Amino acid sequence: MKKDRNKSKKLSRRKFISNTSMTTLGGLLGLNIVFANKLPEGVLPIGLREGTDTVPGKSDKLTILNDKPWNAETPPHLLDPEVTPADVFFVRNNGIAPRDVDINSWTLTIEGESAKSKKVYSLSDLKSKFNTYSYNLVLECGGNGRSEFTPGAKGNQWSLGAVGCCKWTGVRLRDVLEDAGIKSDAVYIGYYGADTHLSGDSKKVVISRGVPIEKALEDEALIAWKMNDEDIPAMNGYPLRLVFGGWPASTSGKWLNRIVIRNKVHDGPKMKGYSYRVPKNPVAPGTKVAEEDMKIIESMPVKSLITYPRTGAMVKGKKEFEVRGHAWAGDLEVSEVHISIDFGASWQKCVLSQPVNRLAWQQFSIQITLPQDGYYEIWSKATDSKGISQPMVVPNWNPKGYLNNACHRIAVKRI
Ligand SMILES: Nc1nc2c(c(=O)[nH]1)N[C@H]1C(S)=C(S)[C@@H](COP(=O)(O)O)O[C@H]1N2
Ligand SMILES: [Mo]
Repeated sequence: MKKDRNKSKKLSRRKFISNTSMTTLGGLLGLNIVFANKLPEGVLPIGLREGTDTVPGKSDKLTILNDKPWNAETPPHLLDPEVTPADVFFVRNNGIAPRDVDINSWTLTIEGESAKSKKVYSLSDLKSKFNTYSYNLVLECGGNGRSEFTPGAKGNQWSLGAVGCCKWTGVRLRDVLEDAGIKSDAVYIGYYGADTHLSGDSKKVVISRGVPIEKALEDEALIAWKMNDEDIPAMNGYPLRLVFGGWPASTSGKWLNRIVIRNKVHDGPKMKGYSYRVPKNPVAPGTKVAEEDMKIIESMPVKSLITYPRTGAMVKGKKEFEVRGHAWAGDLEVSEVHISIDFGASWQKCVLSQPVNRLAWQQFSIQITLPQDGYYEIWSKATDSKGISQPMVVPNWNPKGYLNNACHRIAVKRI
């Protein structure tokens, strides 16, 4: 239904444009189209196609997948810096972000059947009562790479850019949970946020996921209010969010206002059924899998991304040039990254940096030359500390298209 609605919106926009004079179009662009009378009929200025929609508060260079709710990913070359700039960090909203956030009245409640007490904290309570920590943490949507699965899965057709690694600052979730008191039967935490359901029904929860108590208690699990030393952008969870590096980013609750400590696996919306779950055992593409044969995604698989050069780059002659990017491996470290310029027939080992902290992505680089003029692909393949490597082709098909960690491929032409 939603798709159709979007389609009809686009169609009507196109029709509107065809019925509008070029002078008016120039008005939309904010510029006079000098040779408007030479533009063949039916051809639209590309200036109107691109950059007309921008996610509020974000760069217009993001690739928009949906505007209700906002979902946008980062083109890989914009992920080149070691710390992802906040304005290009991807946006994955399941509902409508809260508006007019009042930070003075914002509270975070800790409760639940395995909490010893119910506690309510203002933002200034959090900032003054607990120590503050900063970590660079990789957040990747569980559905990143979904667009490559066949048969395809419904949902946002993420390609490569639903991932980023920012510097997050806040308090340790552990310190806050311990302040409320954790009963010995605690096994899970769940989050709630202030976004509203697409239906507009204020009683409906958009998404409420969580993590096992062990993940919640680790040093790097943060309740954050800063991203790259600034307020978190509105679409990424301002004024407060959870950040769990290395796990599906769906566990990192945005616009955070409540955490429950559970004595069972949290059962909020998008914890059950097929959401953020994959078959316990690999299945053939297209297989119908029973719900009880699905398991919750935990640590994300090893993966790499070439951020320089950008795909489609042209290289002059035998000149040496740098190939570089990032690699990450969920809860694990990356131990090696290799690249191939011959479709995986042979591999060259890259220089690989140590992570600045646990759960941060690592930088790889290598100087290469291409043997003769023509078309090449550069493939990157990371290996984690347990010796598991990225597959060269799309791995383990699953009903909702999660966890595609195939090698990254870029096209390069030597001229
Ligand atoms: N409250 C709330 N938290 C949320 C979501 C949401 O829709 N609402 N989306 C989740 C999903 S599926 C992902 S991948 C990440 C995306 O974080 P980002 O938008 O900052 O990139 O937020 C998670 N936290
Ligand atoms: Mo996600």
